[in-house]
Amino acid sequence: MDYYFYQIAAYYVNPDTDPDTGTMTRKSNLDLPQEKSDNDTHILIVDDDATVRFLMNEFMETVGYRSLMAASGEEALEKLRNESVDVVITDIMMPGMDGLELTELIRQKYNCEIIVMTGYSGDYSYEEVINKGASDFVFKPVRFEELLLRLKRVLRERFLKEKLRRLAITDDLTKLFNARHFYKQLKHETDRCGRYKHPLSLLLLDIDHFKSYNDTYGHLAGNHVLARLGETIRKTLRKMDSAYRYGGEEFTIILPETNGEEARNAARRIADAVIAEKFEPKPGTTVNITMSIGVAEYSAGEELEAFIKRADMAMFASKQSGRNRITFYSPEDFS
Ligand code: GH3
Ligand code: MG
Ligand code: MG
Repeated sequence: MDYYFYQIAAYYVNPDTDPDTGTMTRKSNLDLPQEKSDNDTHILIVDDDATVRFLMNEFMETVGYRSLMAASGEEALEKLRNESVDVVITDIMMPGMDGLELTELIRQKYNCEIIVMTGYSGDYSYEEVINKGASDFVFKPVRFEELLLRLKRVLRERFLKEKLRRLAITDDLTKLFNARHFYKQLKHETDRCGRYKHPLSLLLLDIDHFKSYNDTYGHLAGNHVLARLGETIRKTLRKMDSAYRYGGEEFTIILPETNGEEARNAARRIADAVIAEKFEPKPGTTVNITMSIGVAEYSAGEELEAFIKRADMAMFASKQSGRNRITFYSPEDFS
């Protein structure tokens, strides 16, 4: 325990002081990750030893992270239910739920990283801890300098993982979600809908005469339209809605908790926002873009394909009746 006091005392004198030698370390060693600002990174410290807990907490706050504390695995889970946490640093030997059990439970339920602390004489091996899903492992008594380096590496990897995950579900041109993610989300929403009996609606939008825009002004000008419409759509949506690039110049929007009537209003809002955008594919030429939209409300128990098909047929009807239109099809229209 003396070791902890010694270390934290050194940091209290100056956070840039090496805890072992007392000499000044390079400032960059204590710099926080670029990706998330310091007061945006949340660390949860779990240890039954109050002294360790408070010293670790002080240290985390001193170097700039947001820090939370829990005295047991059970309390840690309670904290995780209510707070968003990036990294949990947990002791392994604790009365009640131990750190390994906690690691396993966190892995099943929460998206956060875990660093496990253990004594040299601990009963657990590195392999055991990592196999349970921990991102890293430190020995007690903890050297703060080492912990900080490990923490930064874990945060960096977390950021890169998240970036890769986002890239895999995002359409590069429009910055909307891609079609693969659409099917996954729609399945998720229809399942939810079945469970909670909440309404759910789907919009399918297709740009009118886009081939002729491309043919007249070129493919790059067409790409510019797609990118800007992606932004326009994103801005028009409510927080719980999600928009996808379904195909080349087709988009879908999932509207949870939304009935057909409200979905038609949402479609109207989007159509108005799209037509208000002025494109200038060449100097002096201003062009407005329109879309044909199909609207469908989910009917309990309906197959995913049938639901999408209904929105697609409604969109097609909008095309057939002259384009720049909104058509709503209820399940009754097909019974
Ligand atoms: P309609 O009103 O019936 O929808 O007519 P349309 O011309 O929009 O429909 P059509 O399906 O005949 O043509 C779609 C066009 O969309 C043709 C294709 O070149 C263009 N397109 C699809 N993906 C992209 C893309 O990524 N970039 C560009 N610039 N154009 C694309
Ligand atoms: Mg099309
Ligand atoms: Mg089209």
